[in-house]
Amino acid sequence: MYLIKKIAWMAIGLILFFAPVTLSTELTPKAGGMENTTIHAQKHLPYVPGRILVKYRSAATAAAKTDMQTLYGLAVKKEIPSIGTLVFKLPEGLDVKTAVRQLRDDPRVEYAEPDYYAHPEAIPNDPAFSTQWGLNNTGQVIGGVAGRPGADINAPAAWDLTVGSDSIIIAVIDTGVDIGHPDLRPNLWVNTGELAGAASFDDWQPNGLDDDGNGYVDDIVGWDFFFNTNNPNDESKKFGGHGTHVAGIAAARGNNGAGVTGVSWAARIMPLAAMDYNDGGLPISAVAGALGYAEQMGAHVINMSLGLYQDSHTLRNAISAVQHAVIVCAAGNDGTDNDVRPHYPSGYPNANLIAVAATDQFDHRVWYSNFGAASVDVAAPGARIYSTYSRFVDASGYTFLGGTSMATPMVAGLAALIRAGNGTLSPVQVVSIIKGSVDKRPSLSGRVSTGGRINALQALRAAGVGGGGDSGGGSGGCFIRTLQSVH
Ligand SMILES: [Ca+2]
Ligand SMILES: [Ca+2]
Ligand SMILES: [Ca+2]
Repeated sequence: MYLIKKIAWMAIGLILFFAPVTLSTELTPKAGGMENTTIHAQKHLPYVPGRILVKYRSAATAAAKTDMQTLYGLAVKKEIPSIGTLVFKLPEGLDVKTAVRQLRDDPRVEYAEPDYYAHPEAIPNDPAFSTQWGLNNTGQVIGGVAGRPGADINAPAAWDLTVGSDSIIIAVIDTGVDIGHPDLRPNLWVNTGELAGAASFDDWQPNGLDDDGNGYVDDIVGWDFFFNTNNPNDESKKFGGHGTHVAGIAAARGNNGAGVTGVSWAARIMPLAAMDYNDGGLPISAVAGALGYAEQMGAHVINMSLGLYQDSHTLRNAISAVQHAVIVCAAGNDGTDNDVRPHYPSGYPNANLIAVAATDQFDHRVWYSNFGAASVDVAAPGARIYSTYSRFVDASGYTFLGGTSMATPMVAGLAALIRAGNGTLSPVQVVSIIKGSVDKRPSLSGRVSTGGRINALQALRAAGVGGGGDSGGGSGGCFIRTLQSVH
């Protein structure tokens, strides 16, 4: 589950186009990908070595904080401003467990904890035939299996009501996004407050200034919260690809004659990279920083196709600090009951958060999908899902993947459609509408709280989105519903 490996690339005629990978040269390179650490331990540590997360009690004075940092030899590595939590670098000879144990007993400290890794929730999948059955299941053969017609989210009918709007922002907290991908670039979020006179991102040059005063210098198209750079590209050959796949499921450009379409054709993708290139995991400190940025910069939906089994004050607080976005979380891929073995962030009880299990072409829960009658809300297609892929990893730019990671952006895309179609709804109302409009299925009964798989058409109707054609509320585009064949 940790590794997202590219599997055989079998289908003839699957190559939709080939484009050279071009890293926008204005963005800060992430070359090397190493932090200032000499630790090269085995892969998939439970937490980042050599650092801890600490929040002081509000009563702690500046002098008391300085004393404590001197006593333990702590150096501030960075701050997560949205929740007032500090990332400390530990001195040589002080290990994470010892530091946490000692600091938890310190009266100045509200909490101290390791910087746990979350992991992407995708698993490899065998491609054979290219088609997006999750959006429209006609019984087509995928991976040698003919599905059940109608076991899909009913997207084509939903697109009669709205195909989305470019005023809606979907933040993708993940490995990054291949921002130059032709099927994503048209929908890439651009921070207009950093344009500094440039007409568009194409003409933009960095000026070394934080033009919009949001605390991030030259954050023109998002941020990398692990490397602390303005380059959120999904460019790790070893661990990359996942975020680009997720972004495409939610919001690849629709009706552009290329590749695939997202559930939402026109929402803006805000890439927020959070992956440690040493490990392939996503440190909670980086994920929490990304959550704060998404909220600060007005994201309407946050996609979190990641998770871990460790509760964390930092992650819990960062989730709770998000008030304006729908947070969509993967339930996990161990085939286990999250009511028994809690999984995070999917298991947090926030009313603007929705936890997603994965179904297959037959509307059955996929064997590897976690479930939970209380702790998982809905299911969505998450097996043999075809989407955009990082060209840094595979030059073709598309692949199949499966996992609750893939089911999650189906729901994120739907949340974006709902928010495009009805701007008066709160995030909590959007979650409630998605949960209340599922197609109930026997295999999901007692497995997810709603007992069903999402239905985009029913959700849009329940949200009061009506009329034909584009009701995108600001998209200004005149989309037709014709889709490009991908095979
Ligand atoms: Ca800025
Ligand atoms: Ca700037
Ligand atoms: Ca497309």
